[in-house]
Amino acid sequence: MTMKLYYSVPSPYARKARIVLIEARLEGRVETEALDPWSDPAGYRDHNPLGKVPALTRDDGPALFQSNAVCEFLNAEGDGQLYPANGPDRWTALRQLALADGILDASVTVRMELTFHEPGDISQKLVERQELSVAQAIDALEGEAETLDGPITIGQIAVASALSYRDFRFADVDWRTGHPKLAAWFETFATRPSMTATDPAL
Ligand SMILES: N[C@@H](CCC(=O)N[C@@H](CS)C(=O)NCC(=O)O)C(=O)O
Repeated sequence: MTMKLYYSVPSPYARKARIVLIEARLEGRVETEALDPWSDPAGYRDHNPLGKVPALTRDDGPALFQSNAVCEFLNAEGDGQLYPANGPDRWTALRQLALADGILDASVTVRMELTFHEPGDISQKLVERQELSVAQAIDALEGEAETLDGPITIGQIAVASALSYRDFRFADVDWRTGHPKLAAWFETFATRPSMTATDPAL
């Protein structure tokens, strides 16, 4: 099957899919193409009507989009080890994934607010509410940091992508202080080749 993953280098959602592609050993089987979704490249919305990255085209079916659908498909096409079978390990991974996606959604909302509005038009209430969600989700992950140990899962991939995005776009907001277990876990996880190969800051 011919497959192509569309991504943008800074996108933390697309990064989850790029990490899965590498961890599921699909390099060489899936083409990749970087683009800027905000420039609405010609024809891209034929693949993803929503105009966002990531999207995955394949020659035996319509394109898939939304990072979790793309990740699950890539995992199934590859080694298939990143989503534990039904049971406690799966629910742990999906909880981590939900916390991480929540951090991303809140962070990207803040970034959009700051990018698209003049300083006087920025809603501080909206920004503070999103940052509260980020802080609480990071607290929750610190409280259950030991669940991040063990074989790599989609939950770990998503958490690492979210924490790395905070470093990339919100470097002035220190998340490590007060979260030593999470920081230690991330320091090790960030050395994986799939992480360094997809790091927008490198
Ligand atoms: N929930 C989506 C979010 C994807 C997303 O928002 N991607 C951003 C880049 S970080 C994008 O392509 N934005 C372009 C736009 O919103 O038009 C997912 O998980 O794939």
